[in-house]
Parts: sequence; C-alpha cells; structure tokens
Amino acid sequence: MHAWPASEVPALPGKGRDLQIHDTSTQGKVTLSPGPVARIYVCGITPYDATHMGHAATYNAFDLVQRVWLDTKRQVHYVQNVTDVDDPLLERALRDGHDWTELAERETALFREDMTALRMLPPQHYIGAVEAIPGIVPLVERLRDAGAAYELDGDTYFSVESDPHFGGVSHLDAEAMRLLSAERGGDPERPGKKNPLDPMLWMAARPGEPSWDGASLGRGRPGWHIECVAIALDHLGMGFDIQGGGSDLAFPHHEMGASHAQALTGEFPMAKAYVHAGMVGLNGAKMSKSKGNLVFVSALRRSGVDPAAIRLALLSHHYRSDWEWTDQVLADAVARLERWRAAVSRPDGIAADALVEEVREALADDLDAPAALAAVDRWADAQIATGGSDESAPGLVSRTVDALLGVAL
Ligand code: 5CA
Ligand code: ZN
Repeated sequence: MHAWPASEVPALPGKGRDLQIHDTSTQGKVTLSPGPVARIYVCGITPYDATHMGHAATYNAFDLVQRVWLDTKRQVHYVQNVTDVDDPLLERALRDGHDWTELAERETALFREDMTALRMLPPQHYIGAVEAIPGIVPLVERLRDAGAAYELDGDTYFSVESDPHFGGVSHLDAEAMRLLSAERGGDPERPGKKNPLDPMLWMAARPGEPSWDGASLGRGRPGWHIECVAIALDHLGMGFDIQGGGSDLAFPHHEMGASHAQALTGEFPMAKAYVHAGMVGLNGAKMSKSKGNLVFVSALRRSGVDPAAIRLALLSHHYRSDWEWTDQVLADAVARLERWRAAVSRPDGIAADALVEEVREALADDLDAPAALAAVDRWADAQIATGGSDESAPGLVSRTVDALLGVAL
C-alpha cells in the first residue's frame, strides 16, 4: 500500500538528545540509543470508520518519537500496518450493506488525508493485512511445526505456554488477562483450547466471509496479532527499538505479538520498548468506533478548523495520560496558534537558542509535549510583550516548532 506524502522536516542547529521513554514491559523509563537507523513499528488503524481524536493522539505520540530521532541526525525506519481484514471491519460492512474492501479502501484514504493534514510523518512501509497474508501463512506453519501452535476444529491457535516470557509486556494477572481477552477480540470461553488465553493465528474459512489460500493450514484468514508480527519481522527484524500503540493494545495485542515473535525466533525481546499512549475520551467514555462517541479529524477539518490547531490540541496533553476531548481544548489550541503566529511574525525577536534546547530536553524526556509547549509559550509571551533584537529568532522558533512538534506556523 502507499502511505502519504512527507512534510519537510527542517534541520536545526546542533543535535538533539537520545530519547528516554516509558516502556510498558520494564515498567519504567528506558534510554534508547539506536544505531544510525532507528526502527519503529506502530500499529495502524482498522479502517471501518474515520480517524478520531484518539487515533490522532496516538499517532501524534509516535510522530514525536520520529522527530526526536531525526533531530539526533539518525534515520528512522518506520513501519505501520492497516488491519484491512478483521471481524469489526467485516461486521460493519455487513451492517451497512457495503463491500468490505471498498469500506477499507475509503477509510484508509481518509486516514491518509488526515495524517497529511496533521503533518504526521509517513511510514516507509505501509502494509495491509491482506497483502501480508503470503508472509503470514509460513510463519503460522512454522509455529505449528515447532509445537507452539495447534489446531482446533480447523482453526489454528497459538499456545501462550510456548513463550517463557509470556506476560512480560503487560504484567497482568490471569483474571485481568481473561477479561481483556474476551473484551478485545479473544475467545477465552471457547472449549477445547489448551489455555483460554490462546489467540487465533489462522481462522478457517467461514461461510460468507473472505478467505485466502493458507497452504497446509487450509483456506482462511489471519489472526490479528500474527498480522503485525509478520509485517514487523519482515520489514524491521527482531530487536527493533519501539512497538507503539494506544494503551488498549498492551494486552492482548502486544503481549501476544511479542510471544509469537519470540517463539518463532527464539530471540528476546521483539521490541526494546513497548510504548503506549493514553486513551482519549469524550463525554466520560473512551472514544471508540464501537461506542460511537467520536470527534473526527476530517469533520473538524471540513468545518474549517486549522489542522495545526488540532495538532496543538493533541500536543497539550502528555501522551501517556488519559484525557477528554472538549470544545475548550480546541479553543485553547486555536488561541495558542494565533499567539505563536503573531510572535513569529515580528521582524526581530528574543534570542531563541535556549528555547531550542528546552524543547529538545522536554521531548527527549518521555515526550513531554506540554512542557515543550510551555517553553514556546514563555518565548511567545515575552516576544509579544517586548520583542528583541535577534533577527534570526522568529525563523529559528518557527523551524523548531515545525521540526520537533510538527506544527507549521
Ligand atoms: N488495527 C489495530 C492495531 S494493529 C487497531 O487497534 N486499530 S484501531 O483503529 O482500533 O486503533 C488504531 C490506534 O488508535 C491503536 O493504536 C489504538 O490503540 C489507538 N486508539 C484507539 N482508540 C483510541 C482512543 N480513544 N484514544 C487513544 N488512542 C486510541
Ligand atoms: Zn498491531
């Protein structure tokens, strides 16, 4: 699949610092020091509805990761998937009488537009589940042949007991795992499984559903976790720097994915850090396609909201916190954008070299975007109040805000 166009990232004077980031698996901050090419996998959308503020906030967090790494003069190898075949997509298409491929294509196209408008840097590899199937089948066969997977009435399940590190991403107890598994696509109640938590790797063809040639597995379609593992291993290999997504992916998705990859390769860990963004809510509940309490990026854009203001609204919350989308959040962002634009529009200004370092420091410390915004606010307020004599300052601030925060002033 094609991704979306990249906006230019201005080069800043000097060099940023290495990223320290909270890793769910070690339950603390880790300092990542990738080689010349940093490697990141971010779980993509299931394209059955438009991009909402929760999605946008999560992708914003991982866009900041890229920007911090680029500022350390590294290259970034970024991979993202599109879950373009899965239960929720098929269910929505059936409910609305749409063709599931058309639904997926339409919503993926809209996602690309939203990401472009928000200046999110694109992945180098943007891969759909359907196009990954030829790579998924042999992985499932290998797991089965190694005794890490088994068949149940034609379906193939992964055995969580085959990975000695299972549980090490999310650190949940058995009961919490069982509840979340039932809530998030698993089937802990199905009789005959070795362990109720075992997730499906390959689902045998069901009447009325799309299916693909699965070689010795029979016709069917892939499970959700193996999709991301196949794509990540194919394009990044083991031991990549970050696997990212919202906190609702820690279990079962990232836990199971890590176990699949570790059982397949005998190596540990799949990712050096598992990074999770908080959940954005609306009216007291997590914003979610299934609940329908949504604010769409595309709807705001259509109503004339500047995408830079949407981006500032996302940046005004720490990526790890859960927060609520409100009209006030957006109004504050619109006002901030106006203030910053007025500040960089003065012909001269207050020297900004220290500001560049403050923004760098804030982001390198677990992506503290609110601290970065506060630093720019201080500069902008002083600039509007008094101005200064440094002719290069407004341009430098503008480039800093663009390069590190993805906001075009
Ligand atoms: N296709 C899978 C990942 S492989 C999936 O979870 N798709 S999704 O469309 O449901 O979500 C895409 C991303 O947005 C995931 O990282 C998810 O954790 C994140 N996300 C979903 N809802 C919210 C929310 N309310 N707040 C923050 N992030 C969210
Ligand atoms: Zn995923």
